Amino acid sequence: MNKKIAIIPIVVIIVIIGAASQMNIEESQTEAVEIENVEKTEALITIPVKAARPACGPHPECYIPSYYITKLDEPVTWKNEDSAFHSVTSGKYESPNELFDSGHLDPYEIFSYKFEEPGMYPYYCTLHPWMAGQIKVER
Ligand SMILES: [Cu+2]
Repeated sequence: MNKKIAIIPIVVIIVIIGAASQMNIEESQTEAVEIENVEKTEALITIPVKAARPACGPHPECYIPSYYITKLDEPVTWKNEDSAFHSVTSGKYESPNELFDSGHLDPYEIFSYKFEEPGMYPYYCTLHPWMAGQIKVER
């Protein structure tokens, strides 16, 4: 009798430990999935707050980062985090080209473009001549 009474609590403890460790595994799997989703939707290049001011207000760059290296067939994504309109337009302010143009991006709007040839691609904002960036596309 005494042996049976002693065994039952041990079995109960083992079952509880087993259930707790399974819960931990499930929690960590859920976290990993959430992190992947964030990375997929996150913009690679941001237009910072107050980019509409000359020299982009407090920021050293008007597109962060203003120089970005990507690979062929990997889309580049920009996000306007400012409260003003901006654009992501290929070429330079004095000499635009027709490769891509986001049009006026609303606050928090995203624009993506997939480059199909390796090379250097300057771009700028049609509304603010001081805003300029460059994409290097590698194979
Ligand atoms: Cu702008």
